[in-house]
Amino acid sequence: MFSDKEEFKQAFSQKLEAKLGKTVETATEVDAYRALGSLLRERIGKKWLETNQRYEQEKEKQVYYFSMEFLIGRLMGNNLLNMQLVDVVAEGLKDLGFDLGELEEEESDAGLGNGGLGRLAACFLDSLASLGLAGHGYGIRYKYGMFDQQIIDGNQIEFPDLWLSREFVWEVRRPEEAVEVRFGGHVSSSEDEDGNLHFDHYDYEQVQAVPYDVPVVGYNSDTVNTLRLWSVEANLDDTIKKAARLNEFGNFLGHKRSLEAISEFLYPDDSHEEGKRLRLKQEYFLVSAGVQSAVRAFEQLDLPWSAFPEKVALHINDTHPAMVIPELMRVLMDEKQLGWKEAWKITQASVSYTNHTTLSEALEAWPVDMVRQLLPRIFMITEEINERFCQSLWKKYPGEFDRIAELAIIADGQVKMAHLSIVGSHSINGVARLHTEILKLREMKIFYDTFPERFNNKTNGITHRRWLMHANKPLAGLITDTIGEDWINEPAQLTDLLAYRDDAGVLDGLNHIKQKNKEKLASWVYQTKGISLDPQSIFDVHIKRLHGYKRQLLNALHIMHIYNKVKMDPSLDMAPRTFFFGAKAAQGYHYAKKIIKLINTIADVVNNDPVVSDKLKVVFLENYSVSLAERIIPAANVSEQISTASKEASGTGNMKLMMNGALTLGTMDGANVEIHELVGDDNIYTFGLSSEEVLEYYRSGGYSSKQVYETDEVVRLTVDQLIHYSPFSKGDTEFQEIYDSLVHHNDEFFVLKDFAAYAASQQQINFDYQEKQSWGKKSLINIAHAGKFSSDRTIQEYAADIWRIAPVNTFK
Ligand code: 26W
Repeated sequence: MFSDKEEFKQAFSQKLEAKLGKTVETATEVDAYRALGSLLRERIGKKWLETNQRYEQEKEKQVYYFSMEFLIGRLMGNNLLNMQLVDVVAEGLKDLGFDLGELEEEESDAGLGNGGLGRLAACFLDSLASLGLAGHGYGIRYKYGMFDQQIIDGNQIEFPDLWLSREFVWEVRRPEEAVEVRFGGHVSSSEDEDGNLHFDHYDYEQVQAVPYDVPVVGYNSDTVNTLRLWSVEANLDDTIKKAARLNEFGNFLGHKRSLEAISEFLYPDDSHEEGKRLRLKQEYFLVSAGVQSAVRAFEQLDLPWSAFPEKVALHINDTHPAMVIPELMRVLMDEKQLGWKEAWKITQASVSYTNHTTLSEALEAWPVDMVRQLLPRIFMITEEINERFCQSLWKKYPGEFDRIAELAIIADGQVKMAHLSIVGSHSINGVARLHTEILKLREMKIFYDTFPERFNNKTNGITHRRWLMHANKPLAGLITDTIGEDWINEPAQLTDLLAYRDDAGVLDGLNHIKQKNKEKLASWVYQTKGISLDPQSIFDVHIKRLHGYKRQLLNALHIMHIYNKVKMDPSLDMAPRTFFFGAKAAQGYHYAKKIIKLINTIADVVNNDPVVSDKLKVVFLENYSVSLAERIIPAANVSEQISTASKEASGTGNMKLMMNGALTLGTMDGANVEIHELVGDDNIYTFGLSSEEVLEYYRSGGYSSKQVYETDEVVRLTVDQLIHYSPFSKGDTEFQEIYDSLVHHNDEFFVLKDFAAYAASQQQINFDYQEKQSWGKKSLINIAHAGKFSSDRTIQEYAADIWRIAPVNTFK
């Protein structure tokens, strides 16, 4: 790429001049960022082209990962890392008077996702390219990504995310690859002379789906895959003709705007299905554009349709793109003239589906009338799928009306997207072992009993390149110095670190790096928020979306409890602690927003009380995002993973924090169970109800939060502070709703029930942390076992078991 820094400097200066008409002397940091970005994008181009040519020549099977979300964050640092150019570029820039770190800060986060599901998609792309696998992302190029959160008077206020206002240097618009997507209209059928049915779709509205391709650079792999983000453009010709026909020129612009709303913004909710028409439009827009584009690529191979599943895998990231199933049927039947049976066989063999949640309020079900009106042909096909499926069930379970009604895709006036996804695919997976078991034995039991062979587990992972090598370079360096560099390509080899669990030199090195990372975070917090922190204190980190089941409230109540303890006994023996929170609440999720307000209120009280403030600090970091996570995670000592057992499908923040040497304080939920299994009791703090106990309580209704409130004095005193006159409530009714949820509405998420066990674990951490050497050992053991949670392992499992693809020969 660049053989040395001199070559880089020359190319960079030329780029500044040619692209921006600037010299090194006149360029601002933004200029330098843009020039560097487009220089790298161009240099990636050759390998990108070669990768695509290779895929075509070898007729390599292609995986298309359909996802409404790709939470990629910034790309500069990651691309430099994967191209192995970090040092050359950093040194070259330094000679020219620029700091690479500062240029990286100029990049906006591509926040095209809500949380776990979107970030997982981004980690998967990195692993696919790094492993030399032919896997690409299909998503939407939202004009506004995840909202920008500001905290004003302790409350979350949402601002639009203007990420495209600064050029997104990595993308390439490809109008020649655009496809048309149709909405609305009517469908008529007619029979030809051979008795075949044909469907004619008319009076529809048509938009252009224009792809913007982003290269996905593999680490040291010669493979550059594609993240294809679709953007809507009104078909001007069509729009004008329609306006002319209806004599509605006055509203031409309004109409154009309403069409263009489709790719305008990301729905900022990761747990409530809203049933909004625009969201359904977005989903079909992605699905139709993606399917047409994948089919077009397959046709270039000049193979019979029966070969489609051998050459194409269509993966759906949760049910949001489930209409891939009827859309592929539509294309194969209406456009390629295949019969139902053949089209169905191809569809089922090509599509696979991942479930990411068992929360019932998140399960998508679209009103029949809405689907019929907006997507008439897709609705017809879905009805037919349902019809045939129910008939087959009837043969299998004659007379079992109830079972068949429960399994049906269309029922009670709704189209159930999870049912469609299961029926139309050959593989269904959960995202951690416990989650998959819950799917099989509870949530999807009835489907599992019918199609046991389709269900499998793929425990999530994270890319160790971004989350360790990029975010925590000093730690990656220490690991390489200790065990050599093989772990980079084989992260499972991190277990070699176990041989150093008692090596004072390595443990000192590890503690030293953590300390430096904490100082760096503390100084950033001081500069940006003016709060001064003690880098010697335990950095206790709770970062994830704000949701009742994730129980930020449990953490907050516990902080109130420690505050009370210190106030009663200011000389209390405790390791000083800094609690960090980062969390966005869905815009309409009132309860979650109150919890944000509560955390900020606690922060205000604690940080400004001289009696406690050298022992306790609370920091709510606003606008939690990928780039903020990269700042916080390397500095964490304690990783809060305290969801109500059974509710967190997997979690991936738990893996990032573990890989950076934090110890998990967690319930036996999601992937915490697998972390516990690897590191053993001594190196994790588990507490609280098990998933079986929680599910049993839900079933039996046997839990009474009032009883806990009445019998546990600590709980009662703390909870009362929410509404009685206290430093936190100041006597107003701000937190009445939270109080009521705990005491009067039976505490849906078992916060009170788990409080005592949580406090005991926190107390244990308090003791253990003071033993620096043994804490370092626990930390090292966590890092050593984190290799299992590299998304490379996860992707290898998807590749082998679901997609049936293998790495292509590299061509160095
Ligand atoms: C329709 C509204 C909506 C949008 C997104 C409902 C549900 C979702 C996602 C399925 C929520 C999500 O992000 N789930 C998370 O997925 C992660 C990756 O698998 C898991 O690690 C988290 O445990 C899970 O909550």
